[in-house]
Amino acid sequence: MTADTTLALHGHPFSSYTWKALIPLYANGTAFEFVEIDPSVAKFESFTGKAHPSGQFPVLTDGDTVIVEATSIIEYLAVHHPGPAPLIPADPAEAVVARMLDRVFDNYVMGNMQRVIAAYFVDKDNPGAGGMRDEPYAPEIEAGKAGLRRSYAWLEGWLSENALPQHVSLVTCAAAPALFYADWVEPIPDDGPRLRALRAELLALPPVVRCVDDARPYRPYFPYGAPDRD
Ligand SMILES: N[C@@H](CCC(=O)N[C@@H](CS)C(=O)NCC(=O)O)C(=O)O
Repeated sequence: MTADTTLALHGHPFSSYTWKALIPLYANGTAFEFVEIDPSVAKFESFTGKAHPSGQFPVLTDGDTVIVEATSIIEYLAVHHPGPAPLIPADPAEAVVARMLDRVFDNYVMGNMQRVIAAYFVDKDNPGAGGMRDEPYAPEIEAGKAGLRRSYAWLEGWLSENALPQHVSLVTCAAAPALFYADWVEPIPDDGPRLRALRAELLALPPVVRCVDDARPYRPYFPYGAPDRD
C-alpha cells in the first residue's frame, strides 16, 4: 500500500463478485491495495468472514470504514472516490434503471450461476470447505440452468427495447462477471444475439480484460474444468 492509498479490496481473483468491485476501481484508475483471501484461514475466522454477515467477499476498507456487498462498494466508490467513469448515471431516472439491472444480474444471472456451481460442493454455503461431491446434485444444476435460460430470455427482451449506459457503470460491473461465468455454465443461446453481443462487448473492456487475465491461473478449479475459450 502506498502512503496516499487508504483503500483496500479483500477478495479473490477468480471470484465473480470480486470482479464486480475490481472493475470500477480499474475503470477509474483508483489507487488501492488488493488483499487476496487466504484459503488456509477458516471462513469465519478471516477478516472477510467476520466483516460480512454471511462471511462473503469482496469487502472494501477505506481507513476505518468497512463496506460489504459489491453493489454497495460501487455506490461507495461513486460517492467517495469518483473518477472518469460515473458508475451511477447522473440522471436519477437512468440511475433507477441501472439499479434495476444490477438486481437482475445479481439475483437471476449470478444467483443461478452460483446455484449450479454450488451443486458440485459438499458444503454449498462454503465452497472452500469440505471439497467436491462425488456426484454433483443434478436437481440443483437443472434448476439453476433453467433459471439462467429464463433470465437470458428476459434480458434479450429488455435489450431489444432499451439501451444501456454508454459509460462503465454499475450495470457493466454487475453484467460482465455474471455473463462471463453464466455462459460457461449454460451458454447464451443463438436466439439471444443481443445478450451474446453484450457479453462480447463487456469482455473487450480493459478493466474486464484485466480481471479475466488475472483469473486465468485459477481456471482448473472451476468444477466443470473451465471451457477452453474466453
Ligand atoms: N451478495 C454478495 C455476494 C458475494 C459472494 O457471493 N461472494 C462469493 C465469491 S464470488 C463468496 O464469498 N464465496 C465464498 C463463500 O460464500 O463462502 C455481494 O454482492 O457481494
